[in-house]
Amino acid sequence: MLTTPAPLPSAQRRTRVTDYDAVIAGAAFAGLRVLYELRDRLGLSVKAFEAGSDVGGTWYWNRYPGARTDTESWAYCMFFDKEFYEQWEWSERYPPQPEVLAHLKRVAERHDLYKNIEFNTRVEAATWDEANGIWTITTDHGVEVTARYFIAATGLLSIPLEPPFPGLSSFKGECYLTARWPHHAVTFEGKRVAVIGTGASGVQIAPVIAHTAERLFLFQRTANYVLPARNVPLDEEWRKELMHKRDEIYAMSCKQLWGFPMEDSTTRFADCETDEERRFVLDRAWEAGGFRFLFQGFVDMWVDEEAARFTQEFVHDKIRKLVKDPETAELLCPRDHRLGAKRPPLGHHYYEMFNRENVTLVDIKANAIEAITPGGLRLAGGEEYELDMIVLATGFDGMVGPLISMDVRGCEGETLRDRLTAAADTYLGIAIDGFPNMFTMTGPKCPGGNIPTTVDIIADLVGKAITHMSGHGYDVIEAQPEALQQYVAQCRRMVEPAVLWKDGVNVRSWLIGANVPGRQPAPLFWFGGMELYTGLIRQVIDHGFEGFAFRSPAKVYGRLDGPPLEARGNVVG
Ligand code: N01
Repeated sequence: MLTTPAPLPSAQRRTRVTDYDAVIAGAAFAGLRVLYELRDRLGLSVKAFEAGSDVGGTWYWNRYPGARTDTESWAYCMFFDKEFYEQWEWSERYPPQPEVLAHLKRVAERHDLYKNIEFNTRVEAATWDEANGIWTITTDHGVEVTARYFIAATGLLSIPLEPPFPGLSSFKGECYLTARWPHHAVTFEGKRVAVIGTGASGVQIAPVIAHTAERLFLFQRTANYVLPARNVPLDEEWRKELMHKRDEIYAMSCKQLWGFPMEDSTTRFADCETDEERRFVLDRAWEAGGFRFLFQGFVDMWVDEEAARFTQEFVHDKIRKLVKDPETAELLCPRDHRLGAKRPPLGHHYYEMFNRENVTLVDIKANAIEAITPGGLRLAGGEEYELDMIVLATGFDGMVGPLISMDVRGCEGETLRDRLTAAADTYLGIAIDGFPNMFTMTGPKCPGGNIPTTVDIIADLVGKAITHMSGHGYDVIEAQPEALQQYVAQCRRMVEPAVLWKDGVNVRSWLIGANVPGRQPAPLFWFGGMELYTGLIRQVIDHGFEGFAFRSPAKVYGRLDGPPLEARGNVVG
């Protein structure tokens, strides 16, 4: 097959090299899954570009100690390959980062996907040519390729926010971003380490650092609801049982609110007559571990004020029992938002960590970090912390960031950057009017929760849409603006009564983009649950891809019914 040559000197850049039916940006869960769909199921010629030196995306970049899934292993996987599902042996309930990475690599090897992926190459731009019905994709090596379809599989959380602390570059010690953790070993032994951020990343890395660091200072602006993960190794019997339940697990995931294979509670807060009964319901869910606390407690916890308050108090009580120092315990109790306003992290002995003598929680809610200094860090109140290492776990420009990091230009030169920063809207999470033949694998307003389930459903839909086009002789597919607006309105209606919207803006919840300075908060996910979403998708397909318009441009470059472009050896330009 044709491969892209080494980068050219800048004077000779912008060389058009080859064409494909589809170009994919990104080679993690979404990129690999859609590459398989298009190449192996549809027989298209496909090229994927990946910024990392291997597959994995999030699991490639976020290789910080303690990184592991918050989804149970049996659902955090490539569902599409049943045989592989039945062979792969997960070691724990929540597998560590190297294991997830190994899983993805193995999938790529099994299906020979590597040969279609160019690594260390970032898609910089994509420009739609309406007259010819093609996308021109430009990489950071200055190479241009053309394709009929452009698929953004760039992930949800691949663009970390710029740490906003003045003086960061003056720091003389070691400084790491969890989202760009180095490949070399990092030791904390005997060091004074600061962790800034108490989202899922900070909550995972802090207890690992605490084990060996001389001192750990955890800088907390907003206390989070950290749910006990209750991780355990999977024994032989459990593993074997799970391996043969792929269909059942997948079917459950496609029904559950966030795409997890678990039964949602049907107990409403009002169903319980006494506080004792209420605590019993919550205790059971707390002991079950992980996100089960969200879904197996009160079904109306997200919208019922009383249920949310009771749940908040319940968690406060748990924190007070777990953390010995009463002052620290009170600081850890979230008071400015109810559970569900932010994405709760899962803790692996997180609260217990504060009972160690070498760990200090630093409250920076009213006393912000003023500056990073050469020797450490200074708060607005003048307190100085001497440090050997700073770990930044300060979050991402979720959903929107990965898409606007590329210069994508659609019809009449409209930029995706302008479009999405004005409104983080898509149709079904996968398409945007004005950007024909472009699919987003995890675009804003795709279903949240367990992303492997989401991308499996979306890859299947993309495959079916392209097959539909080929069967009808269409060349161009585009979301209809009215359909997009209706879908967006539905997403808003579902979120507005919820705690996520009511409290989430104030506590900068990334689930609604409220953590990005200058960005108007908006729901970044479909929160209607998987069952409703898959029903919607079925309806879209059954009604001939309702909400999409199809057309043929004046001239079309490379038709699907001809031989694959690569077979024609069509090097253009
Ligand atoms: O980021 P976050 P994350 N001064 O945005 C703080 C996924 N994930 O990387 O809350 C001081 O949640 C900020 O404070 P505040 C998962 O979906 C998954 O931890 O804004 N603090 C907050 O505490 C997750 O939800 C997994 O007051 C500042 C933290 O930084 C998502 O990634 C593992 C600050 C950012 O928390 C994001 O998690 C890890 C400032 N100027 C991540 N700016 C697994 O599945 C920011 N903060 C295992």
